[in-house]
Amino acid sequence: STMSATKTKKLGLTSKIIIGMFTGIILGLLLRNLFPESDFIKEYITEGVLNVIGTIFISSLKMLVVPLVFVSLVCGTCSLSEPSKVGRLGGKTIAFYLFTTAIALSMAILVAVAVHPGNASMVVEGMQFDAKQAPSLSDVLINLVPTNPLHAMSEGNMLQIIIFAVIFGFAISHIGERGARVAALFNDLNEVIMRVVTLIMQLAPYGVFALMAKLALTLGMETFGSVVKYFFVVLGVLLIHAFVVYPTLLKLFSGLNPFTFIRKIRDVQLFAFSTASSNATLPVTIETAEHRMGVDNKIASFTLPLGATINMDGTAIMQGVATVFIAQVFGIELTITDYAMVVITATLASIGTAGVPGVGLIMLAMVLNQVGLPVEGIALIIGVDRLLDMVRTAVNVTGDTVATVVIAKSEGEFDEALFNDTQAGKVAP
Ligand code: DAS
Repeated sequence: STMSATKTKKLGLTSKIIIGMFTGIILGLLLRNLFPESDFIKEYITEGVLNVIGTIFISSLKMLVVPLVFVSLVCGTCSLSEPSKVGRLGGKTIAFYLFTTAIALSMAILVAVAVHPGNASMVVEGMQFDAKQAPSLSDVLINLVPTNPLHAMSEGNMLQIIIFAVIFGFAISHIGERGARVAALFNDLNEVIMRVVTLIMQLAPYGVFALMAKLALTLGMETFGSVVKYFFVVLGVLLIHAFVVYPTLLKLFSGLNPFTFIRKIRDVQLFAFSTASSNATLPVTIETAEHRMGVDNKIASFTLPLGATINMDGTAIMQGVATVFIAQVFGIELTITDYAMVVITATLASIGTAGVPGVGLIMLAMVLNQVGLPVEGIALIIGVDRLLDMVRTAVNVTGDTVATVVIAKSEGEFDEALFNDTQAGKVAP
C-alpha cells in the first residue's frame, strides 16, 4: 500500500543521506591527502563544484523558511481561537525552552570545571575578535514587534515574523464566516509548501555529499590537535544532553517511548548536522513533527519556529564549556556570580539570534564580554567550531522537537497512534 511504499522511500532517504555524508567525507579527505596544496582542487572543487552544490542545497531549504513559518503559523494560530489557549501555549513553550537551556548550561559548566580542559600553558597571542554587546532585555522585547512586516520577512527576522503571524492568525479566527475561507486558503498554502519541502528533501543526499566533502577538504585533521580536549568535552556534553537528558524529559513529561522519538528525529538531526542551521532545517523539523510524530499543526507551527530562534541548548552547552575553557587557559578564576552571569547572558543572547551557521560563536563573544573574559580566547576554538556547530545545531533542533511533542501531548493536540506507528493502515487513496 502507499503506507509501506512511503515508509520504504523514507528509509531510503535516510540511508541515502548517510551514504552521501560518508562518501563526501572520504572523498574530501582523499583529495586533501593526495593533492595537499593543489590550487586546481581549491579553485574548481572546494570553492567550485562542491561549494555551488552545497550552497544551492542550503539556499533551497532557507528559501522556504519565511513563507513556511508565516503560513503555518497563521494556520496554527487561527485554529487556536481562544486567547487563553495562545497565552497558555506561549507560556508553556517558553518555560520549557528556558528549563532545558538551564539544564544544558549548568551541565556544561559543571563538566568543564570538573574535566578542566584548558591549562594556562597554551600561549595565545595577537588574536582579534570583535564582540557585539549582548542585547538588553528591553531591546529584545522592543525588537519583537515589526514596524514593517514585509521588511521583517525580507530580512528574515524570525521573532518579528512569528509575532506578526500570531496576531494575523488570531484576527482571522475573529471575523466569523469569512475567516473560515481565509483559514482554508492558508491551510492549502501550507500543504503546498510542505509538498515543496518533500521535493527538496530528495536533493539532500547530493547536498549533504557536497557539504561534507567541502568540509573535509578545508578542515584538516591537524586543527583538532591543539584543542582536542575542549572539542571532546563539548561533544560529550552535547551527546549526553541529546541521548540522556532529552529522552528522560520525554519519558517524564509525556510517557512516550524515547527510542521511537530517537529513531524518528534522525532525519532532522542529519539535516541540522549538514546545514549547521536550525532555520534551514525548520521545514524538515515541522514536516517530521507533524507527519511522522503526530504533532498537530497548530502546535508545531508555533513551537518549532520559536524554538529554532530562541531555543539553542546545543549552543548554550558550547558557550558554557568555552567560557570555562578560556578562563582556564588565561588562568582566570570565575566566581559563582560570574557563572550566573554566563547563564543569564547566554540565555538572553540565544533568544535574540536566529538559527544560522556560526551564530553561537558570535553570541559567545557577547558572553565573554559580559563576564570580562578576553574575547580573543575565541581564536583558540574557532578552528573546530564549524564541526561543533553542526553537532550542536542537531542538538538544538532535537530540543525544539522534544518540547513540541511534550507540549502537543499536554494540549491534547497529538496523534499518539501515528507516533507509535500503530494507526490502522490508511486506506490507499
Ligand atoms: N548554527 C546555530 C543553529 O542553527 C547554532 C550555533 O551556531 O551555535 O542553531
